[in-house]
Amino acid sequence: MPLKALIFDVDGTLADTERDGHRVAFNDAFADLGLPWHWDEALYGVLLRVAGGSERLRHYAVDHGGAALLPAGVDIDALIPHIHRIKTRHYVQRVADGAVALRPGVARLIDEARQAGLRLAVATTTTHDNVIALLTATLGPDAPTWFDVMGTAREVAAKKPDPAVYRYVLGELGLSPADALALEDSHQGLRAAVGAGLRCVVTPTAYTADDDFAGATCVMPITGGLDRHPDALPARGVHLDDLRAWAA
Ligand code: XBP
Ligand code: MG
Repeated sequence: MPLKALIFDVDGTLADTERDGHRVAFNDAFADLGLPWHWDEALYGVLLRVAGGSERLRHYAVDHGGAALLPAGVDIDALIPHIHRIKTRHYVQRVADGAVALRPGVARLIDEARQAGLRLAVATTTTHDNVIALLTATLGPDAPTWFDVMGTAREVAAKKPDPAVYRYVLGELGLSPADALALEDSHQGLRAAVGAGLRCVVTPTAYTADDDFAGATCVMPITGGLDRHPDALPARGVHLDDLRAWAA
């Protein structure tokens, strides 16, 4: 069956957004609110096992002692959405200011897919505004229109590894899983894609390098991302033909 669509995860896959984007934006929001919270790079790597910013905040508050650091009587249920709104503002601003670049090979692969008439979609747990900010800052103001469907936290409440966002995207595209290929960076993302019946190419980041990628169609080397084909010598990038071959 010919490949008809590529479905991209955003955080970690299109760009390495977590360490210098989301993490810093969370810390900026904590500072704005005078909270005694700070997420260093190592702690953030642990917290990343929970997808979704609001879910991650709750996980930190409840399971990592965050709530115990707050003054007595603070309403966590009200605080989390408040922090998250401020964090989103910081994140969007950081991305607009150029704090995050696309990973190697991403822009080229998107261009190849568009030239070949493949459909593009996004399947992410992140906030819709974050996706628009990233695409616009890195690929230009028209880039969001290149994607036929965007499944984000606005469209789907259940976060990865729940396959709901991939099911939503496939439904909106009007395609079956065999028509498309997912690109992901993490164990949770891979589980979500595979759970929806998709084949999935994984391009890990430093944060996800040790994840379990059993069930992936192909796993890229960390350094070089989509600019390093895992089997090709001499080294070359991953091209649309490679994705077609892996999807076949
Ligand atoms: C990405 C995430 C996101 C971001 C934060 O997961 O977990 O939650 O870290 O974004 P994936 P929000 O790449 O698997 O979709 O704060 O907007 O939720
Ligand atoms: Mg990801």
